[in-house]
Amino acid sequence: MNHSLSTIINARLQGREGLYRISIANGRFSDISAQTGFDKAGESDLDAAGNLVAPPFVEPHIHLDAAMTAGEPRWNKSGTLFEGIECWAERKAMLTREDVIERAERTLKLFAGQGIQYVRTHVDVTDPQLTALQAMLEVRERVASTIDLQIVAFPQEGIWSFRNGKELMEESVRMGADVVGGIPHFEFTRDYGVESVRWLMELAHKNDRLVDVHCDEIDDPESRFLEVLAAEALRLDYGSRVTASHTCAMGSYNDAYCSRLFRLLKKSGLRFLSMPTESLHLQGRFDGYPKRRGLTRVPELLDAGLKVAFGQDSIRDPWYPLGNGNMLRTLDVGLHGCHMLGMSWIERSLELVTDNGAAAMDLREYGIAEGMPARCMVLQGQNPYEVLLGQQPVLASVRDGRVLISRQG
Ligand code: 17E
Ligand code: FE2
Repeated sequence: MNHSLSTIINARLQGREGLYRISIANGRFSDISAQTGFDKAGESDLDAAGNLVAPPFVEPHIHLDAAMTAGEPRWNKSGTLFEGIECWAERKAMLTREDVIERAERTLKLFAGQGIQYVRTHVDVTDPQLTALQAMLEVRERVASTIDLQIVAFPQEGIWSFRNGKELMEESVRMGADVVGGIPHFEFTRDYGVESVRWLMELAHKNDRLVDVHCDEIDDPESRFLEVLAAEALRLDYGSRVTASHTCAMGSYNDAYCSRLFRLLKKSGLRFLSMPTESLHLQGRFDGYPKRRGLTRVPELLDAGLKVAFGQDSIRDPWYPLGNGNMLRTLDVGLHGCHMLGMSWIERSLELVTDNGAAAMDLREYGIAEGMPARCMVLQGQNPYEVLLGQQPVLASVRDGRVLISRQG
């Protein structure tokens, strides 16, 4: 299916009562009007049949270069982040352009079938050949008609701790990476970590790039690189363009420190990404019982007015053997892991896989409103509660007025 629409009828919209008719002209939403009852669909209409119509799912944090490599050349037996990095280093040595393109496109196809239209992928640039980055820059163009892909130059083995780490990061930005990454908790020393964060923020600022740092992805309560990232974002007035991914250590910080930290976080306006399935699997691995969840303080950050979104992080890779592209599965696990099954959280939960992900990706044109690109999905359910109960695949995905996919409910 790939035809152009003029109208979506019988649509429910979040936070509004009743049914709506959404008109489309030149690939953009041109009008949104209330209906008095159910209407009959015409030739070039999409009938939402009373289901919720929402902006497309956003996958703000995935590693496409490693997707679909679980078990190659060996399985991660301990289930730790660190053994995952070792397995990946072995697989990385075997990468070819064709291999990366094939797995990335296969994964993005899975995502598109689940209503995802925006993806931010980390790509490991601690590789003297930059094989994965070159391939992913091609993929970004090849998929542009169905998915907006942002590429993060991600130094998996460190900037300070890997030979020519800085040069590889600079070269990646020159080649066209959209976002500058980092991994301070994996650098050899605390000082290296701090210096790497200051340096990468300058690199991004100088080159007008976004920032997304793997930050404190560890249960160590003394891993405090988030405060460095937030202070730099504040100093450069760059908060809305900077994302802190994971921040697992915040789940282990004491409350007194957090109270001080949150003052800075609110001032800086940083974005946050939590990867609940991944962190529940990888964290807590050095605990006996009681065993930590390893998740950041999601409801507390939201209560502080900060933007937090969920991402999948992995699809069948050295860190995580599962994953199917369904953001409702990620949302379900995240709401459980973060004690967010209260009805007021459930009612606003879709923002964690839509609007807040869009904020983290710094998307300028996103949402269902007149004048915006006509991009949306039809979910199965009349409201977020029903959608979450069923966790069914999307009924339709529409991009610039074209129907990318549609299936029967
Ligand atoms: N690399 C990393 O440092 N952390 C992760 N969660 C993944 C890759 C998936
Ligand atoms: Fe990650």
